[in-house]
Amino acid sequence: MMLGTTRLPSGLSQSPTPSSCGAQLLRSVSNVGSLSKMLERGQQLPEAYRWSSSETAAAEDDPAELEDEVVVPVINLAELDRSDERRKEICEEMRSACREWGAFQVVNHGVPDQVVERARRTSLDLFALPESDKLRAERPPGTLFGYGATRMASFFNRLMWSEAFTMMGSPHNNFEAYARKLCVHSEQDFCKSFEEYDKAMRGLALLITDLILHGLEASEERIHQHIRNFWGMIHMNFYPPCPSPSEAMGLASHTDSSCLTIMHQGSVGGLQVKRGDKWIAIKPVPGAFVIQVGDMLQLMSNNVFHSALHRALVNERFERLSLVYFFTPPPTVSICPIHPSKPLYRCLTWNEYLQVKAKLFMGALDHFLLPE
Ligand SMILES: O=C(O)CCC(=O)C(=O)O
Repeated sequence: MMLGTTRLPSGLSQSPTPSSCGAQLLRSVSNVGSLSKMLERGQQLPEAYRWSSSETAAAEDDPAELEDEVVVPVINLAELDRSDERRKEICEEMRSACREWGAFQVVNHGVPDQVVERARRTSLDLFALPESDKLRAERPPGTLFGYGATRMASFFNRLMWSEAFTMMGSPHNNFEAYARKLCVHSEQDFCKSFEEYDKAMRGLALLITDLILHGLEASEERIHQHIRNFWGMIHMNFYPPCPSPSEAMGLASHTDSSCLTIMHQGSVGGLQVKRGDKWIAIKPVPGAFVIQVGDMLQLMSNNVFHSALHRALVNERFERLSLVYFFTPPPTVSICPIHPSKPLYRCLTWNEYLQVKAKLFMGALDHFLLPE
C-alpha cells in the first residue's frame, strides 16, 4: 500500500480495500464483539476471561497503600511561556517524572474540551455500532490498524475484557477509509472529529517530546531531527462493565512501543502503572491527559527514562473508554540514543522494532542492547 512516496512496511500495513456497506459477514473472530452479547444474556464471566488473583490484584486492595498514597505527578503547563525559568522548571518536573515513573499527567495543556469530547463521543458511537459493521474494519493479523482484540492478545492465555480500534493519524491519516468501511452515520462528522483530535494531539506530542528531550539536554538540532517527522496513531480501547471485575483483566501489563503515549481516560479510572513491585492507580484528573514514556523514548534517552509498565483494570458498573495517541518514529528512519558518546543500544528503525516486539514482547528492547 503506498502512502505518498512511502511504502508501508509489513507491520504497518493498512487494512485491505474497503468493503461495501451491508456486505455479508463471512467469518467471525475469536473474542471480538462477543462481550456485549454476553452482557445482554446476563452471563457470568466465562472461564476464558478469568485471570488468577495474583495477576489482577490492585495496590489499592492493600490498606497500607491507602494510608500513604503515592500519586503520579500532575504537571501544570499553564505558565510554560511565562519565563525561561518556568520552562526549565517544567522540563525538570518532566525529567524527574519520566525517570521515576515513566508517566505523568498534564493539565492546562491548551487542548479544548470540545475537541476531546467530540472525539470521545465519536469513539463511543463507533464501539456501539453493530458487531458486523465493526468487523468490516477488522484488523488483519500481524498489522496495526483496524478493529479487534488488543494486538498483544497472543502473548496471554486468557482473554482480555476490552475491544480496540486503531487508525493512522497524521501525516497519513486514514479516517475516511474507516468511516466508509464502518458505514458510520456521517462520514463528515467522523473524519472532522478525528482530524481535529489528531491535530491537537500532534501539537501536544511535539510540545511534550520537545520539553522532555530538552530535559535530556539534547541540542535543538538533535531534537528536531528526531521528532519533526514522527507519525501519530489514534487508538481507542473500550471496556464494557464486567460481571466479575476482580477476576478479569481489561488490558494486561505491557509497555508501549511508541516514543510517547498521550491518553485521555475520561472520568472512569482503571489505568495502573507499576512502580517497584506495586501497581499504582493513575486516578482521573478532570481535563488531564496521561503521558507515558514508550520504548522508543527509553532507547533515545539511553535508559535515563524507562518506558512505563502499565495495565487497565475494569469495573462492574461503568463502561470505560480510553482515547490513546501513540507518537511514533516513521517506520524506516534510523532511531538512535540521543547522546551518542556511550550508546547502550544500537540504532534501529521502528519497523524493525515492531517485528521484534511481535516475537519477544517485553524482551524486545533488550534485543537491541549493545554488548558491554
Ligand atoms: O485504557 C487504558 O487505561 C490503557 C490503554 C493502554 O495501555 C494501551 O492502549 O496501550
